[in-house]
Amino acid sequence: MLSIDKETFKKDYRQKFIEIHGKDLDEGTDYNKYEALGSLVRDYVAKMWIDTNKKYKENSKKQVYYFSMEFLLGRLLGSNLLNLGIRDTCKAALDDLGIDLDKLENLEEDQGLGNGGLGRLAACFLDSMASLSIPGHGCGIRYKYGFFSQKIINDSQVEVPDDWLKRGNIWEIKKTDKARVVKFGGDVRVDYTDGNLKFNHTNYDAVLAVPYDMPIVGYKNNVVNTLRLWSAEPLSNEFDFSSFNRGDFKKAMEYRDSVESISQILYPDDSFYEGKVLRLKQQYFFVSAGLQSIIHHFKSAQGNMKELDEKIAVHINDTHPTLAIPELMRILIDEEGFGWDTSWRMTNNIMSYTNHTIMAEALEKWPIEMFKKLLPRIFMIVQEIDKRFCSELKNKYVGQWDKVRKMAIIDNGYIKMAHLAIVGSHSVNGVAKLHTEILKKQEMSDFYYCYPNKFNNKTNGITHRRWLISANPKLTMFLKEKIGDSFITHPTDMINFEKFAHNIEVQNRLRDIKLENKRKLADLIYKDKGINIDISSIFDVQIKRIHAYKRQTLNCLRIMDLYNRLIENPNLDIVPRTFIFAGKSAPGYYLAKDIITLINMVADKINNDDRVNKKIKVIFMENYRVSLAEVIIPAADVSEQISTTTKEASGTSNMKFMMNGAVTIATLDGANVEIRDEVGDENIVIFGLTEKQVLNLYKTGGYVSQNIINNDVRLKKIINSLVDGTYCKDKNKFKSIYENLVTYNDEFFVIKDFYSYLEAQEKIDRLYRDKSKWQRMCAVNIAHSGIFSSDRTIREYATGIWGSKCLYKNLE
Ligand code: 26V
Repeated sequence: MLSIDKETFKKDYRQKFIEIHGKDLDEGTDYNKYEALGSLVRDYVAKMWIDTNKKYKENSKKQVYYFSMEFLLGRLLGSNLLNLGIRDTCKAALDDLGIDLDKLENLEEDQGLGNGGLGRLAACFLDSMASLSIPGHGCGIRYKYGFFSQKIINDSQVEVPDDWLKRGNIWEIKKTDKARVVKFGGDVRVDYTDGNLKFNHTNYDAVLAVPYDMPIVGYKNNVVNTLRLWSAEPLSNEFDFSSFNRGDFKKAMEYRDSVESISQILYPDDSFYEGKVLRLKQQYFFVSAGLQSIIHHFKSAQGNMKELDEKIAVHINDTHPTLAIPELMRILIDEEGFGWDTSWRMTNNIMSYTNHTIMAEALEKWPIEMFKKLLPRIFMIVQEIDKRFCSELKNKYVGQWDKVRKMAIIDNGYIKMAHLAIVGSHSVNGVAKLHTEILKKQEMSDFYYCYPNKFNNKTNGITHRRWLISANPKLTMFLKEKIGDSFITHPTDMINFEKFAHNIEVQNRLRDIKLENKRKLADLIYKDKGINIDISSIFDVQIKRIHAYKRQTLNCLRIMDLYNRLIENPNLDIVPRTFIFAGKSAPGYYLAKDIITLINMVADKINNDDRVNKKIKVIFMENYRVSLAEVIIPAADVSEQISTTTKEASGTSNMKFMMNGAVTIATLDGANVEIRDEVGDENIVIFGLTEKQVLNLYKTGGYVSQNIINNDVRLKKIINSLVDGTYCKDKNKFKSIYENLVTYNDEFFVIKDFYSYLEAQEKIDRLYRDKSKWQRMCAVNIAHSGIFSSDRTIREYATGIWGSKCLYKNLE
């Protein structure tokens, strides 16, 4: 562990400041000070990084590579200081120099290279791998523009490019010497020489993949792993850019633009698959560069290629990196000279795949023509995999052509990436118990029947280092005071806090800590929106991507109902509440955008109506991102996890809220089920249709939302207010939402679950009024949250899927 005293730190910092800015500290701007601090921290990390790599080489441990199109890291200064174990020293040293560390941390741009749950999970996993000293590295794309920044203008979402690199990125190191060439398009000629087939790829477009490495610092263990992000650059010998006068300048520029576009943007959709050729390019680009560099590294460390599958594991985060399977086959066969069977065995041993959604519209399938044209050799390999797989199926299911077709990788003009991922991996996992069961019983039942041993569950987790220790220092201090600090490295030790749940003093302290966190959030809301909120009201929070299945609409309809009731009866006895929302919609997902507008317009109406605004307020916070979540979550009283049962694969914010002492109101969906099992029915508020009921309704079609609405005055009034001008003069504004619920029969059972949700919310009110009971529930939630640390999840991946070992500790 890095050991540094305050005085040395001050000296190092001053020196670093002068070195990089060429002026004295007191002449510098805050941003200058941030840069100097980042740069100093990077220096501290550098030596550990080199040592870690040396150790990995000496120990020849299995290396894990986590391939993902998304890594949603957020800010890194705070977490790096924490993990190095020097945050307190640094804070004290900067205090002496009259510099506020928090202020500098807030200057860092969020690294927002992800859409939501899947990308943030990848970031939590990197933190856990390094902290458990597992040789595990990330591989992805260095998007020039991250997930768009959201502005709310006239109550609606407007997307602004996220130019996160405009002031540089102190955490990355460009490794030009480790660049690789990735080939697109062209022709493949098959030669038959010396009894062997040889595949000759010609006339391709070459793209240079340049890696940028970022250190991933483990918690106080001297381990620094690597996140390698690839950027696309033109190959300098492809075109002579100085040949202005030879007429090929325009062509050269076009070539450059088309190459650079590959790593230009992160696709901001996470729910609807679109067959965009650029996205296919992105996928092959980073997968090919990543595998080439892994194999190059392996060979240059004198690795024996025959043992490759004992020395590396590659994890595929959703289907997006599935081309790793045929690409590894290509390398093993075409470049390393292995036969098909050996290559297939090794590839299968190396690859493992996680599924993150059962939403059919998000499943990737590429049109054959597009695929073949862009990746001719990879297409041949996929065809061969499919041919062999189908012939295995034909032997197994004699005469059952439908079954074989249904399971095929290539069918009906498309390549189905989930099928390729399952067939090519030795492990397929879901992300919560319920989700894995649904995969086995429904979505992937045919594959489960064929390969029962491949399927397994790995319930998601979150890094408690970021989401508790760093985001909620006051709660962390208090926990240390009561139960010691073993939970920092063994998060399940938080269970020792449970014995204090009944203690009145502890309950009061928990309430005070929550109030301080609420005050901080209230200040931010006032600063951003000029709205004063009451910190003694219940902070009721729903923050996540905006999507019909996540049912922000259900929450909003309930607020509209409460508004109606308060207008009818101003003396209605409710606990004051502040409803807080945040989240982005995919730019082309019009229904979700309308939901954002609705929430904002309902907020305008309620917040400006003096008849109700002492009791309820509605806040939509702009531009949801990791650093905003870090302020909102510690301040929440109520965590809204209200997706239609079966639709949310796991959810991870549910775990973050629980760890910060919020009470969850939830459907029995995703990991909510496991949270309920942990804390018991008395410490969570459950409502809504069960899995069985939902699946049954979908199967039998026995649901007509209109019948419920027409027979219910209260519901009718709320639904009509969507289109009668109550919230927006333009009566057509929310027609899409209205039609979705009424005309198109409410696919996600918002109406069906409405009263059950209202009852649950009334229960929340009753529980909250009993202050002691409420705090007891919060304490129990905190105490039971340790199991949801991503350290537990990563241990399970390491032992159950990757077969990898730690450098320093046992994985028991
Ligand atoms: C899907 C797609 C579909 C095609 C267009 C681009 C794109 C980009 C990302 C995705 C991933 C969506 C899947 C996802 O994020 N799933 C979430 O994963 C979380 C971590 O496992 C889990 O907690 C959430 O329940 C699940 O919705």
